[in-house]
Amino acid sequence: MVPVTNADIAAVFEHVADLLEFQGENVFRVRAYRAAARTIGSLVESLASVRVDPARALTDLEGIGTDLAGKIGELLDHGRLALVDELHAQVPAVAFELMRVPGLGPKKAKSLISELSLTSLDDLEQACREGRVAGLKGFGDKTQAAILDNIAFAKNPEHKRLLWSEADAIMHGLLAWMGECPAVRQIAGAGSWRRGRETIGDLDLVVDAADTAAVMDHLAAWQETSAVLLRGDTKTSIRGPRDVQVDLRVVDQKSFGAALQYFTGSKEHNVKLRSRAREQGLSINEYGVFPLADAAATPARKSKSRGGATEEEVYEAVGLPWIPPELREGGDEIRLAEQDALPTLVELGDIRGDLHMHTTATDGEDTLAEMVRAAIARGLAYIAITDHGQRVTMARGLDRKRLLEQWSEIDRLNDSLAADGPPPIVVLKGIEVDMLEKGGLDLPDDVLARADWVVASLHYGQNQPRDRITARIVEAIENPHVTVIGHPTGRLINRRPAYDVDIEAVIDAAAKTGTFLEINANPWRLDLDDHHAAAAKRAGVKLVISTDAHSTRGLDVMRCGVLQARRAGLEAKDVANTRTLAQLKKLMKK
Ligand code: DGT
Ligand code: CA
Ligand code: CA
Ligand code: ZN
Repeated sequence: MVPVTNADIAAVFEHVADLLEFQGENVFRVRAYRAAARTIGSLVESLASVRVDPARALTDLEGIGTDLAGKIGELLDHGRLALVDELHAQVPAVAFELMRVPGLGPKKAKSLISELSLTSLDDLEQACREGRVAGLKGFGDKTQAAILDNIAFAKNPEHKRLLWSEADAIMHGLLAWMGECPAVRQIAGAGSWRRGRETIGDLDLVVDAADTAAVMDHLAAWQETSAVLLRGDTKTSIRGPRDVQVDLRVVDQKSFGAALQYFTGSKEHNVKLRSRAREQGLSINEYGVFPLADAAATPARKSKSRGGATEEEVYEAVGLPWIPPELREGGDEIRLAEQDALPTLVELGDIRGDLHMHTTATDGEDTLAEMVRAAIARGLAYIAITDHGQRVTMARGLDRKRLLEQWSEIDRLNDSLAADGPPPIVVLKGIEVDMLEKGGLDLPDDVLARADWVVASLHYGQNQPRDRITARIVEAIENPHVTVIGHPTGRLINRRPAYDVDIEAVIDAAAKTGTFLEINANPWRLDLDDHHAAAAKRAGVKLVISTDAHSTRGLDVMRCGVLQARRAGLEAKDVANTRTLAQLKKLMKK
């Protein structure tokens, strides 16, 4: 079982509060869960460590009584809460659909369902269209219009898919389990997981084995398998954790590469590849590459394949070098491959520094010293500490005084790291300033002038019109002290669309001023996305891949950011934090 973090527990408690509130439970009980979620969210040490500390008790924590302490224990031990299952059984399915609409909390969802006898999101949409929502108590024309807008977002099936990082955790367990099956000779994950998409619909596996039945039995016996959905001669599908479907194909060794290529996709890439093959009198399928004349022949009468044991053979058969899966989206990758002009994609090992992270000074879970130790352990040569500026009051954002104190602490830390020869890491004095709603930043230029690294982000006033948002960001870009724009579009995958921003204007301004743009590696953000990052690269803007870690564990999401950068076709030279610190300083705007 994956360790249960404070953030996980806080999220479960928030969810319980939503469910209780939906049921019309006693407001105090609802509030108790919300308060506990907040306490846990701002806790410095992990709940697991508090629980095992003989000198302490969970009930010492503000707002945690014996009942909630018991729930925390249940979550730490089992990763889930029986109460959640009970509540899920009692709350109608439509409530969950409605609560996925951004801005619709449990209270509004409940009154909509009961007032309008809704049974689906479609019902709600229709009610909005017919103007029946605006008349309800607590609603109105503006709310009705906002709901209609947000329904479109919530209804999009794209927004129900797993995050790549969630799918990846499942895939790892799955590969480990299947690797124990003696019949398996080779195994590989395919599909959108292998291409590193932001979100994943289902998991695809390709196996090389002679004993197909043994492989399928082994998958069915996985402890996470809740149902076998289909079982054929070469293909089986099961339902796994979080209801995700797993599709497994078993092929022979001589077809393993062809099957892996086929099931890695994308569909668009495969269509282009097959049409290229046809022009050369060849046919590609999941068994190999064959002369076109044979395509309709029965397997027994087919001539020998021109390749299929490895993916390289498949691409080589149509005169192409192997194409990295992250590029296989049916864009210009086949043309680039043909011209031998594929980018040498950036790799995790190229990353030398992490330039966006938080500590307990604001909303991080771990101290400055702990973050630095964790960064050294991960082999980073430099990091920037970028706690929030004072506008982010919810996170106790830093004012001038506290920021300067933190920077003195960083000076002392760097000195002690360098005391016995070359330091293992250099810590940059940074800040994540906020772009204020009315324009400008939340810390004055004379403070920013003393920073080594300034991230500017937009957290407030995200609903402003396009020209306002764009002007705020361009103004920050033009500030000579701002090094990089943090999560430039503000989107949260599956949760919140990007704010309305003219991204081309942002990229133009960044190119003109030498300001970097961030690829925020947090799996919910991945912001800039692949298309925007590719556009930034074309404009000559350097990207910075940053974790925005709020804990030491948060440093591990760097690989998600690198994957996004690879999907954008970025090379190491396009990414500023692949540089040595000396090179990075030269690259920064003056
Ligand atoms: P997902 O699961 O929605 O995140 O996306 P994929 O790309 O993993 O799609 P999936 O699982 O339906 O299929 C995996 C790959 O198998 C897909 O990328 C290409 C290949 N494939 C599946 N069905 C077809 C098909 O009908 N035609 C073609 N050309 N390829 C297919
Ligand atoms: Ca898939
Ligand atoms: Ca599939
Ligand atoms: Zn941040």
